[in-house]
Amino acid sequence: PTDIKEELLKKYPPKVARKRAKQILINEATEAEAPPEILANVRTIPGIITMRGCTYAGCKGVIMGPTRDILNITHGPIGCGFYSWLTRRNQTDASADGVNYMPYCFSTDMQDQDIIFGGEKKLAAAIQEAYDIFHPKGICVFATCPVGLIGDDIHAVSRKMKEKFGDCNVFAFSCEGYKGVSQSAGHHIANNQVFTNLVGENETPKEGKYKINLLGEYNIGGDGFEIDRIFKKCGITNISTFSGNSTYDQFASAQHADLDCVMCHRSINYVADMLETKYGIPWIKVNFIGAESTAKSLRKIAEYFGDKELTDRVEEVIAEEMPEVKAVAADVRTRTEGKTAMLFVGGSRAHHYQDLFAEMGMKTLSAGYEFAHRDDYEGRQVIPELKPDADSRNIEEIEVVADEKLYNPRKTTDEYKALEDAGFEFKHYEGMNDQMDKGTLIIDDLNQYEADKLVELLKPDIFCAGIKEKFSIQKLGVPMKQLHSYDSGGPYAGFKGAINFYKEIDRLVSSKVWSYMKAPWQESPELTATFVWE
Ligand code: CFM
Ligand code: HCA
Repeated sequence: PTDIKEELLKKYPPKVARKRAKQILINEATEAEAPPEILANVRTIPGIITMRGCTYAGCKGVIMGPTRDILNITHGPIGCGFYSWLTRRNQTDASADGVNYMPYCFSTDMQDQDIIFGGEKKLAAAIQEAYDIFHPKGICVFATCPVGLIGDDIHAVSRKMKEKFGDCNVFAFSCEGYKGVSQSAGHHIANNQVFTNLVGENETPKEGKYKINLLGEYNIGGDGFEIDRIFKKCGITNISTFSGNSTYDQFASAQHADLDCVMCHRSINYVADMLETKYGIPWIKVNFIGAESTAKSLRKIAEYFGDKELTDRVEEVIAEEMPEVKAVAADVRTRTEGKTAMLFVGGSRAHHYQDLFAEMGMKTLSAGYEFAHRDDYEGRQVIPELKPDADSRNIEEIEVVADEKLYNPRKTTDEYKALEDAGFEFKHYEGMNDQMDKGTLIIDDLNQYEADKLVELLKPDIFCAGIKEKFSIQKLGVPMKQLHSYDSGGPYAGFKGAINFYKEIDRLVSSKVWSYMKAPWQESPELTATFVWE
């Protein structure tokens, strides 16, 4: 791995190489006394072709996008709205009331004159028009880069319209694309606003014996549907998912749950902490990617509630679901055992999907996040060490305090202590590095050059990333699986999802087609010419 790291850095000018060296880590696993630090959540060096997206994408596309009955208006030039229009494959089920604004793309479509004279009037008109046509429960407004530059006050416009309507919650997000170093800043901005303007609004208690919220699950390719199927089978009531297949009312009722289960730590840990501070709901980390992880997460939820009825039911469900999963795994393993993978995805999947690969007997050679923070790599214990910089200070930290009426510890101090003494971990995420083999390469904010180079040097059997990487990797003769959009597949979560994933990866890594692939000009250059200089 040292050679590979040197090889990746060789091409860079010394200053760039020094910075990238801190973002490329040779994993020491847990035995090391002080596990090595990784540099993360810092600006990409200009000129480098990063895999990252922008703050607006993280706020509008990722966190708020999957909610079907909030009408999302992008205040900006049309491209920002267009490119965040259903590309993420977040699914929804609107059969209950038929309200679904997700197939629409709402934008103020800013023009030169709005940039010069200001776009607030146009925004107010757009909000009015949306209200008149749809009468939604909520309208959210998202700032794009020019909005911050010209200084439109989207919050004042939203407040004014909310007062005017009286029956529609209108609020805005200052999530200009440049606001942070990546999508990650957009998550934080979305978490703050949704918590401030929406969570807690519905005071009517929700029915259910074991009530949870599922935080950080976005129903990509129907993952959330599969997880909800399993919850239902176990008798667990999911009050609200942040934000896959969610509705306005779900967010508004989140305070009624008794446990928060955090799936994608990176995008939503802020909400988990705020729900705990304000309402006394504790949180645990879960993972429903991988059949074993799904079983483990269900058992953890059951252990928290500490009720025999639930514990027994969870065991029954696992016993019912596992045989089929195990049978498919055993079959594919005859072909996938020992094969290798690389995963470079967002801020949680590069970790979670390693469990699925492990179930197929496949090894992860190298992995990394696009925009995660050090805690997602090294574990939450490093959070006190994280030093705020100019970019992180740019994102508002909101102050949340215990609600005088609604704060309610879900268990007694003794009950919490008993669980913790038995090894139950609250509020903890151990990060990705811990789980990866010694000597594997962990790379933050991988770029186009390094992706190509890694594949050339290590020739993995499969490379997982996003649409920007898809075709350049395939041209190198290596199968590529998108772990953002799942290409057109999924679900991959839960038990049924695991089966889908095994079968699909088996097809990809067992196919011979990749070994036949050579670009036509490598085989026989058709055009040859001699340039003659007079
Ligand atoms: Fe969380 Fe996500 Fe991800 Fe993410 Fe994303 Fe996504 Fe992702 Mo694309 S919230 S961090 S900002 S799991 S959109 S559903 S696939 S990069 S790894
Ligand atoms: C985003 C969304 C994205 C992009 C995926 C990709 C997604 O970051 O804005 O690059 O293929 O999952 O849709 O992460």
